[in-house]
Amino acid sequence: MSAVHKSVIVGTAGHIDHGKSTLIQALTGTHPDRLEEEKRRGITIDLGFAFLEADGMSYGFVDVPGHERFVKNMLAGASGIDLVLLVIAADERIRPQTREHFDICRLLGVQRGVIALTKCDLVDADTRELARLETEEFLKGSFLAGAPIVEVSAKTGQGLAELQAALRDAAREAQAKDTAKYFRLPIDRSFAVKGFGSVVTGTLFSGQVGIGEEVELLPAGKLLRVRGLQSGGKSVERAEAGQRTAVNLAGIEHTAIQRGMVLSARGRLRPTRRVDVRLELLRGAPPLKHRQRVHFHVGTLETIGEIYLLGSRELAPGENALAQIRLRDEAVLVRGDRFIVRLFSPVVTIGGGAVLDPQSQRFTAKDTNRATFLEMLEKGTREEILRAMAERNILGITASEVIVRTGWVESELQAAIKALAERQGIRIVSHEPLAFLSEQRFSDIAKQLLARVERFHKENPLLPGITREELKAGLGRRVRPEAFGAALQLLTDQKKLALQGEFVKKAGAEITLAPEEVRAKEQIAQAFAKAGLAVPSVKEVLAQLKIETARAEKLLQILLREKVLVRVSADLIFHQAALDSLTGLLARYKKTKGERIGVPAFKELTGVTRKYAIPLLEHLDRQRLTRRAGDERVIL
Ligand SMILES: Nc1nc2c(ncn2[C@@H]2O[C@H](COP(=O)(O)OP(=O)(O)O)[C@@H](O)[C@H]2O)c(=O)[nH]1
Ligand SMILES: [Mg+2]
Repeated sequence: MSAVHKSVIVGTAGHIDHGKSTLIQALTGTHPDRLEEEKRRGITIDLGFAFLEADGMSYGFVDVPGHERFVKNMLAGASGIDLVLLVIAADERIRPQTREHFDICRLLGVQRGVIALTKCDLVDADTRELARLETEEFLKGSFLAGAPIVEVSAKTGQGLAELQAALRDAAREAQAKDTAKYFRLPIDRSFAVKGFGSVVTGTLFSGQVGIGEEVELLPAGKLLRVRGLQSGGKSVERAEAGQRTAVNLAGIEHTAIQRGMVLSARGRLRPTRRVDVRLELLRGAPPLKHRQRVHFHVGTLETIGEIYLLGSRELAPGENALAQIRLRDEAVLVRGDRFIVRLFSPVVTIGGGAVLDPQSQRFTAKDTNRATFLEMLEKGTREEILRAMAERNILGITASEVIVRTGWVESELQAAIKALAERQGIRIVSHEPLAFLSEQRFSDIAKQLLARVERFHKENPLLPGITREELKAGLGRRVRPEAFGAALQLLTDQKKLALQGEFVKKAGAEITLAPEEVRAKEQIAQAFAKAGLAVPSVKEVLAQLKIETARAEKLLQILLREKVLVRVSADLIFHQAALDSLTGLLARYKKTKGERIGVPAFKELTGVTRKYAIPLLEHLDRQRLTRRAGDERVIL
């Protein structure tokens, strides 16, 4: 046996009784039917599995039921296959599930396959030739056109070596699943193994997993530890994309896990109930109506979906359209995943397609360029998609959000973000977490900020600038703090704005007072200085000035900001010099009379009335010059 350098999943397809399961046994030595009922009735009901290592390949076979009643089980196995082994009995030729399984493989995007004409021992040469011709005709123009058609008999062993060689050639050409992407394993079985606990199995879609690692069970959102692993039927330390894998999980009952759930790398996938897709309707299907309900299959999940056609009321057979599908249950999927839709009655496959946006928003009438966006998701380069996402999210978008929606790995995403930022398509506004906005949106925010500051200066010539808080609040909730911070940073770097403590002002802006304002300001300061602790009311002081009240109030604000005056309570303002002398008085009192002072003694010491004494004492408390102790104060 040679060393394995490629793992591929081969799925059977074809009508019931055409010899799929028998052929898998002939190829691998394992009969894939597992269930008691399957053995008793001689038909495949659920998925069966078998393994083969040959020619440097590791094959994981997924054998599917051919009966029309069990197509839903077939679908759980068919998603994730790299090669299809299409089985057509030479004596019966193309039958309904030959067609349906073939359609499903095509819609799932299976690229390659091999056709086995089985039961060749039962027919003569003419019938074999007829079967071959019919098969070629059937496959014309499809992904299997030109694929090898191998005549076999599981009974006599005829053609088995040739079939294996054809599988090997197809496997060599098949695109390997990506082991560098995030770990993802849609679960097709969950059971308990005595002495081990819960085991789940599935086709490892992408990435890798190792014993001891933590994985997330979705949509449950439960973190679980991997206790053991098997791939290709053998115990391993690590399993990779492209392998049939069994995972022994710690900390959960097997009954809590069902087919349709997914094991994944922590935090990389998010369950969804709304997906935007490209939907194709099969030629033989009836027209599909807007808001029609269908069976929806993706990965190993089956649920119900309601189809919202984008911009039309009906989809004609053989046509495709952009659509949104709203799901009854949460699905775990990524961009590019293939899905299948089936009719309610009769339950037949009518179409399928690819997921474009797994985390879609509701369709709204205002959203006029949604189709363009979805087409971009479908065909665009990574940078084009990033730019389009940024343009649709005026709040900005984080790297982890992009990952959830695209499945891109962090390194390739970061490279694309950096490249796009350098070409000024987007603006990075935060590095931890990595978040960005479209350049257009960002420069709009910067422009808005600049305009707001300029308007503030015009409306408030006597104030040094607008506070950061007020500036930010003016932008509303449609600007995140990181975007505000980055825009402000840019404007100060560009020397358009300047920061002064809590204030943001235009660079170079200074308050310039008119001569009469300079005089008035002086008068205000003097009025308070002269009054000492027996301060006048603010109104009185302002009324005596020769300028109008609004301007006078601004001057008062300036004096307060310059700390010439101090606001002690809502309507009491003192000169700083008066407060300084009060501190002196208290210090002397402490030395001569002790550290405690009551309100009467305070009034006597300062010569002020109770109306002033209480606010002053409270001010001193706040300044930690005194501390309240019952009715008295302790001088600190
Ligand atoms: N004579 C003959 N019988 C076959 C061959 N392959 C399968 N069969 C028989 O056909 C029946 C159906 O086979 P099975 O593998 O269960 O078909 P499946 O439903 O496609 O999985 C069984 O009775 C098999 O023994 C073959 O190559 N020659
Ligand atoms: Mg079978």
